[in-house]
Amino acid sequence: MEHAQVLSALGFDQADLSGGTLSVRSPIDGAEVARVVETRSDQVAKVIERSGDAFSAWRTVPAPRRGELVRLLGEELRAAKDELGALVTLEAGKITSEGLGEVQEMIDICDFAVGLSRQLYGLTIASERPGHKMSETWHPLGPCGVITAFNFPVAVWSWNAALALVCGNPVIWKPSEKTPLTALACKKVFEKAVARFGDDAPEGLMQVIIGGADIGEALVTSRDVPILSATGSTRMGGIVGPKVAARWGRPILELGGNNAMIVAPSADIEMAVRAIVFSAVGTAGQRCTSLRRLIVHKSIKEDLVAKLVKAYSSLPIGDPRKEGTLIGPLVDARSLDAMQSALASAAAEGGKVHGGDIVTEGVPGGAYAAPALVEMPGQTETVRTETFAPILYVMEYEDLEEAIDMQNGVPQGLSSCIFTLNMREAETFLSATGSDCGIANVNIGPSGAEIGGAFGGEKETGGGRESGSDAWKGYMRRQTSTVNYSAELPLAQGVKFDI
Ligand code: UN1
Repeated sequence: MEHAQVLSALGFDQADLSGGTLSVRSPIDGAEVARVVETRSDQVAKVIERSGDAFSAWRTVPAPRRGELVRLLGEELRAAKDELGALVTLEAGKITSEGLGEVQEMIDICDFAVGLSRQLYGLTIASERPGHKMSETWHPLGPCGVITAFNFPVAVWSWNAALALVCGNPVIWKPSEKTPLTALACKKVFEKAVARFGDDAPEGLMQVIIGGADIGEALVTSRDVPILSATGSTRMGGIVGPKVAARWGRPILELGGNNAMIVAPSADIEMAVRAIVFSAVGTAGQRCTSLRRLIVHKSIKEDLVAKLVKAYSSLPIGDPRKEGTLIGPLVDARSLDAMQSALASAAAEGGKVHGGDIVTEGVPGGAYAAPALVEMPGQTETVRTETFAPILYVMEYEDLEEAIDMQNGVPQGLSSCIFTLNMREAETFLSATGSDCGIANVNIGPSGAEIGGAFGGEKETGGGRESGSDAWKGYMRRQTSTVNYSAELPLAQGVKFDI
C-alpha cells in the first residue's frame, strides 16, 4: 500500500495530517507524510487536569466492567490489524510481518488484561492478635503517563494502557516524535471501543500529547501523574527516573539493552543460527531486546562464524512492504551514522568487520544498511555500548563461568540466552549465579518475548516491569487493613500502653 492509502484506511484526513509543526517522515523512503500539530507545553496542565477528573470517575467503575472496555479495544484492534500494522511499517519501517506482529502483541495484552480485570487479588494475612483480621486490597493509583519509543510505537503503549485501564487509571500518552501517527491512530481505535462501551467511560480516559522533550517534561514533573512509564534510551531514563522520584512518583523504566547469547559446545547449531539471525537483524537490530553480543565456545567459533557470514550474505534488504524482505530501513540517517561510527570504533579496537555497508541500490531511499558481524578480541568499550542497529559482536570463551561473567559484564541488564543441550549449563545460566538480566532464555533468542511474562530488566535497563505476570501491581496502590472484631485492644509486638 502507498502511504496515502494506509493513512486514509485509518481514517486520517488532511486536517490530521497538515498544518502542524512536527514533520513526520517514513523511514521507508524518507518522504514527509504529515506535519502534525504539536501539543504546547502550557496545554499539558489541562490534559493532566482532565485525566485527574477522569480518574475520579473511572476508579469507581468495577474492575470487570473496566475490563469490558479493554475487551472492546481488543476487538477493535483485531478489526484494524492490517491497517495499523501497515502504519507501523510506514512510520517505524518494520517489515509487514513484524508490523502485524506488533498489533498482535496489543491484542494479546488486551486479552490478558480482560482476564486480569477479574483477578486483581489481594491477600488475607494471619494476624498475631486474637479477634483481628488482616488483608490487603489493591486500589487504582491515578493518571498514568506513558512515554514510548519509535521502535515499538504501539505495543509498548498497549502493555501500559491495557493494564492501567483495568487497574482504574486514566492514561496520558506521549509517543516518540518519530511516530505520532501510530499514536493518533490508536486513539481513533480506542474511541471506537469507547463509543461501544457506553457512558461510564469518562472524558479524557486516554489522551495523547504530541511533541518533544518539553511536553514529556511536563508529565514527568507533575505531582498529579503518580505513575510514569518511560521506554527509551538509558540517557533519557537517567533524566526521567530521578525527576519522577524527586516528586515521589512511581517510575516504570524500560531502557537500553545489550543482549547476549552464549553458544555452548553442545548447542544445536542450525537452530542457534536461525535464532541468531532473527534476533540480531530482525527489526533491523532496533529492538531493545535485539541480540548484540555472541559469546561462543572456542571449539565451535570458526564454524559458527562461517555459517553466520553465509546466512548474512543472502538476507533480503529493502522496502519493508515488499514480500520476502527481512531487513527494512533504520529509522533515520542519524541511526545509520551511529552504526557506521560504532563499526569504525570496533575496527579500531581490533574488530574484524563482516558486512555493515550502507545500501543505496534497490531501495526506495531511506537509511538502509547490510547487517554487520564483528569478530572482537574481547568485550571492548564499543561492545559494552548499545548501538541501535544490526551489529552483532562475536567473542569467544573457554569455560562457562567466563562466558557468564562476560554476559553480565555490561552496564545493561535486559535480555539474555544460552544455546546448550547440557542441563547443567542451562540451569546454571538460569540460577542465582547465572545471567543477571530480567529475561534469561534457553535455546531461544533474547527477543520476541510473549506478553504473559513480566518484561523489563536490571541495572541501566531501569528495573521496571511491564506487561504480564504481576506487573499490574506497579499500576495500583496496595492497602493493608487490620480489622479488630474483638472487644479488646491488644497492641502488636506485645507492647503494653495502659491508660
Ligand atoms: C522493545 O524493543 O522496546 O520482546 C520491546 C520483544 C518484543 C518487545 C520489544 N516483544 O522483542
